[in-house]
Amino acid sequence: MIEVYLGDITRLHVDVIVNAANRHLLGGGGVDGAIYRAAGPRLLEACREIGGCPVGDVRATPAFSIPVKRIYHTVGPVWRGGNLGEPELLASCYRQCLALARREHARSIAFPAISCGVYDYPPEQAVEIAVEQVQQHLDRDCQPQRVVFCCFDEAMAELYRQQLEAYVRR
Ligand code: AR6
Repeated sequence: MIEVYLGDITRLHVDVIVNAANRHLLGGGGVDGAIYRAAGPRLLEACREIGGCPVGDVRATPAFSIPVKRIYHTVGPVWRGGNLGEPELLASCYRQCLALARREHARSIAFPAISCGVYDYPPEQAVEIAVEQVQQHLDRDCQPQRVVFCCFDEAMAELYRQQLEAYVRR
């Protein structure tokens, strides 16, 4: 089951929320900042111990003061025109998160629009990749059963809805 949710990812009732982090895993703005604020200072300590994460990969921490089980910190690519492996790296973020969710027996996971803020990825292209990766995962695997695309504005939510419809019609 795939859902589109409009609002703050830290308010969702799911097993896992995904953070659009940077390679240092030491916090930042956007969704990363919101997650650090909501989780409390122990999140920074946990991330410091991990020591960073390559682009396209994921690292997991507890969620501390956020009432979900886990936070998956994934690092999306910075958009530099699209010929530097950005699509493959963004797809990898979704694949790695979904594979980890499966290994950890998570039933539900919520993704923000990875790379679509500060990292400047064109939203239409990013949403196409996000929907394709999630659909492909759900076509062959039933865990996690519930995937939420969490959007911070209505325009982004509409892009997800359109892309989900387009995928179903293919
Ligand atoms: N809940 C859900 N979505 C949100 C929230 C929120 N609370 N806040 C923002 N968004 P961005 P990136 C949306 O910039 O492009 C950070 O500084 C936002 O509207 O958070 O991957 C990191 O430390 C946008 O659609 O992530 C990195 O340095 C989407 O989340 C860098 O930014 C992603 O925007 C990562 O940049």
